[in-house]
Formats: sequence, structure tokens, C-alpha cells
Amino acid sequence: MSQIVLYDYWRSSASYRVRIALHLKGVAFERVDVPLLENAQTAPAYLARNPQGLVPALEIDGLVLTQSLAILDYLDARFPEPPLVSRDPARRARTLAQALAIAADTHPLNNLRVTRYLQDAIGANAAARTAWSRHWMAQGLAALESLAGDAGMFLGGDRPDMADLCLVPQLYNARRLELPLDAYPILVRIDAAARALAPFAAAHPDRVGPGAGASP
Ligand SMILES: N[C@@H](CCC(=O)N[C@@H](CS)C(=O)NCC(=O)O)C(=O)O
Repeated sequence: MSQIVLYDYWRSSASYRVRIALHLKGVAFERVDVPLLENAQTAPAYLARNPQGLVPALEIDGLVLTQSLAILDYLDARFPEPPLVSRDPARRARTLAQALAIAADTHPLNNLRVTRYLQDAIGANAAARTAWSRHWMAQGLAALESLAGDAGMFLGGDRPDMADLCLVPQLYNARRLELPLDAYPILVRIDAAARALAPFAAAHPDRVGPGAGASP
């Protein structure tokens, strides 16, 4: 049995994608918290695992994997059920395009290091930083809403795929930013259906963050 360690931060949406995948595939794992607000991601010990200074990183069988989509691809190859990407070439390309619309073109613009740079080097105040984040997030979600026109219950059809694993954390971020979601009815519907599934619920930030396990 492989020992799997996820270097994680509860509010990291890239890490949230990997937590969902591990739960979906029923793979046991240990979490190590990397507190981003305390800059633990740039400590030498962590940079030795991920020179990019970003979470997640996944240790498995002596390997250290980085980049959430590469980790999802690895997990899909190692633990094929349920699949995260179709084997059909056209469906596969569509799923990757949807996942990358979030992971490559939306999420990175709103990352902590980007908003810190806006604050420290550009002098953007809190309102300007929020406007920046909402702008790029709205643009990315609008594109994904168009790409999702033929979606079934999930972006992946009748079961969630890699694109759904990117969507749910991104909408978590959007709600944190109080971005109105009325313009994305398909995405909101799919997000609700996905979050109703136990593996998605188990991966939610509230289940792993500082308040996890606290009495209501
Ligand atoms: N493309 C990377 C992005 C990883 C990433 O941006 N992680 C964020 C948290 S969601 C992070 O570690 N941020 C730390 C920082 O910006 O300093 C992936 O998908 O793994």
C-alpha cells in the first residue's frame, strides 16, 4: 500500500482539486498543512519539495509530484476508477480545455503571490485588488459557462471529471470574493450537484481548515 502525503492548505483551490480526487478514488492520505499566510511555502524545506513555492505537492512512493493537474493525471493513471478524463479523444480534449480554462487562465491571476505583488509593488489598495480578482474570475467563469453548454449533470456528463474538480474550488473562491454568480446558471447547478457528493463534501475547506471538527 502506498503512503501518500498531501502538502496542503485548507483554502488553496489547487489543493482542494487534489483532495477531491483522492476522496473520489477512495485513496487514503495524510495531510501536512502548509500555512500560506505565514509564508511556509517559501521555507527552504518546502522549496526542496516544490521549487515553485506553491501548494499542493504530493508525496507518493518516494516521488514528489507538483502541479495539481499533473497530480490528478498521475492519480488517474495509478488509480483508474472512477476516471477523471475520458479515453475518447474528443471528450478528453474538451475536459482538458475546461479544466485549463480555470487552472491555467483564471486561478493564477488571483493567486496570493499575485495579489501580494499588486499590493506591495504596484500599490493597489484592497478595493483595487478585489476588483482585479473579480474581473478575472468573472471573465474565466463566463468562458467556462459557454464551454459548458452541452453539460449533463456535471461538466463530465453523468459523473464528475477533471473539469468539475477545478470548477468547485473556483466557485468556492468566487463566493469568498462575493462575486455575483447569476450569470453562470449552468456552473452553479453543476457545483451544487457535485458538492452534494460525499467525496466533494469531504474535501471542502471547512472540513480540513482550522475550524474543522469544532462544535457548531
Ligand atoms: N498551477 C498550480 C498552482 C498552484 C497554486 O497557485 N497554489 C497556490 C494556492 S491555490 C499557492 O500555493 N499560493 C502561494 C502563493 O501565492 O504564495 C497548480 O495547479 O498546482
